[in-house]
Amino acid sequence: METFFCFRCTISRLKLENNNYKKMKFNTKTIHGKQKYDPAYGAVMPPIYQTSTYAQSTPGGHKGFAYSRSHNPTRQALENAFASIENGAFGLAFGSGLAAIDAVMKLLKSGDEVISTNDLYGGTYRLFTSIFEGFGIKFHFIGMQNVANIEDYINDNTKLIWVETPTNPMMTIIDIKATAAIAEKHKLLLAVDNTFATPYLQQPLDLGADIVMHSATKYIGGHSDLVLGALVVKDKELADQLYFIQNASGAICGPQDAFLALRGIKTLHVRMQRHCENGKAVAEYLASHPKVEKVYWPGFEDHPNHDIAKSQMNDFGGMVSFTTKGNNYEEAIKFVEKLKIFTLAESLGGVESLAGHPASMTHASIPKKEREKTGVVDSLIRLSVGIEDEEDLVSDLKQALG
Ligand code: P1T
Repeated sequence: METFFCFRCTISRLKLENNNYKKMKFNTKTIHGKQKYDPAYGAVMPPIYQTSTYAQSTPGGHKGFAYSRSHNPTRQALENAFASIENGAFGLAFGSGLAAIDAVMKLLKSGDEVISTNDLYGGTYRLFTSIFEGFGIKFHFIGMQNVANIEDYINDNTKLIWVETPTNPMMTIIDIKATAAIAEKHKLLLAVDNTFATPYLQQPLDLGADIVMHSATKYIGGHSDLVLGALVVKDKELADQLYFIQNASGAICGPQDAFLALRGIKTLHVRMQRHCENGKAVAEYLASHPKVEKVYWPGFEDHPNHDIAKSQMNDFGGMVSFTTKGNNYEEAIKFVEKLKIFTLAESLGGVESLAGHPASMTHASIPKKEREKTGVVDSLIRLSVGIEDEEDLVSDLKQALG
């Protein structure tokens, strides 16, 4: 009894309220931002609340949790962490990145128009064109390297600007601040897919975006062991609308995946630092190789929007794309098959290095003519540079190119 009493005293002295300390630096926020010890036993990591429902003493008499589609303590801890690391006020976690994008699109109605980057993840393009176009939403896929292009497509029906930066797979950089100014002028929502950069490198809400979206399957999770998506916003009304959609449509993530994503967030900063270092080494090696035609990496001074990348990102990330001379499809396939440390696989952002061939894999759902317009040609290879030893990664590329 006494032990129990002392235990409770100790816990009561610990911080059980959301840790919302505004001045926390990013590396501290990844671990503590908006987190609290579990109120039941003081568990430092929130338990995996593997339950669909919660006991009520009388109808509506519960502790804030009635049904796990609506609320779950493990998911809530993750949603708070998302809000903290993106400098937002509200986070929402979904069953996948595409489920999160789907929720944003459900803010719209038939007749509304969206202006989107023309180079973007193939699955996002498929969701827009194969699902939401069928519901009467019109999409304009445009080059946004020069943001002035955006205004040419704005009319009374325009409601949303969808930006991916850096883009997947061409590593194009879009000026978020300038795009946000256009969105504000025309009273449009601006959503930014921050999957490639993560909040370690770029914080779109601080640059004026209304919604930040993540495929947390990637760098946030960081270990290629979960599929999860997220949205973060600052505005309460927008958060309420998105929460309504999340609950009404039901595309939530389960508590196990929420736990893993939260664990991933706690090491995001250390992993990202190494991803950036290795990404630079790989990009520089490829740029020096006689068989390589072009390397797409925003850290190069001759990258078209290098100055914008420098101003809105803290570093240049671990994603590198490149083409080989001759633009030969078969040679590209041979190259990815020869890799030994880089694994040929879809996805990105895990601790292990991955290689992909966008034309036949992640971007196969985009018609050849459309994808080639943005540079997704037959010889394009996309690398997600992991956190292994830099020398091993370079040697692997050398033997596969040889
Ligand atoms: O796979 P999912 O968690 O649903 O996330 C979709 C998504 C959204 N946005 C970007 C920028 C993405 O890269 C992805 C998923 N991308 C891959 C699977 C890939 O290999 O590029």
